[in-house]
Amino acid sequence: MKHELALFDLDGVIVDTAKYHFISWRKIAKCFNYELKTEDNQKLKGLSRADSLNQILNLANITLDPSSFKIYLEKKNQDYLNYVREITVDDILPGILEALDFLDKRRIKIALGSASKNARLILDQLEITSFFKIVVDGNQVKKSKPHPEVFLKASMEMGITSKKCVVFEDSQAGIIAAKAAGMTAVAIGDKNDFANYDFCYPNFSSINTTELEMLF
Ligand code: B16
Ligand code: MG
Repeated sequence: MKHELALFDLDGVIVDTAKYHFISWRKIAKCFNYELKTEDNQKLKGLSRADSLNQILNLANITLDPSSFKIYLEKKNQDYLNYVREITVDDILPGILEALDFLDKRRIKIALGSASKNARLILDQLEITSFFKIVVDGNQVKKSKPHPEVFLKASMEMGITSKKCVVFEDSQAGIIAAKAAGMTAVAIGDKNDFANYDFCYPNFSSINTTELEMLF
């Protein structure tokens, strides 16, 4: 066996929360008279909440004092949570449950490596928390993707060396993080949106059991 740990990103790999992040960030950007575009949102993928707000402030050419910065972060999250609370098992992206089940049966360890501070809530809403041996999320890391901390922490906590980890990621920031951690990086999405990945699949429906066997 080549690999022992499957490290899943959450937003964009397991569930499409990007659309809700977009709605909520667009409302915040409007407060700065900036119309957030879909291309802008692409660049926010995988970034922490604070890094995302910084990007939007750059686009809007606005500077905020630290207390207003915190208020906007909270405002965005409260709005986002209204959508997240409506998420159910039906929102799990196609192919994910089958992959989790397959890996679990093969005794491949499964962990989460997400920038989101809402990761546990989302896993609970999706009713898949029990698949994950550990969850490393935005509450536990100091440096967010593209820094490798989130994935390194997961591999250290599991006691599995980086070389034996496979990361599934939908953001270029996450692919950079996975490679910087010395792990196998599987990009999920359009291959034109990524660089320096090891494998790329459009979605989990296109990763059948033969592909998973090959990866692990
Ligand atoms: P939150 P991932 C990331 O999750 C999202 O891709 C990114 O768009 C978001 O800003 C970040 O989580 C923080 O999320 O506001 O919920 O803490 O893709 O790393 O699972
Ligand atoms: Mg993601």
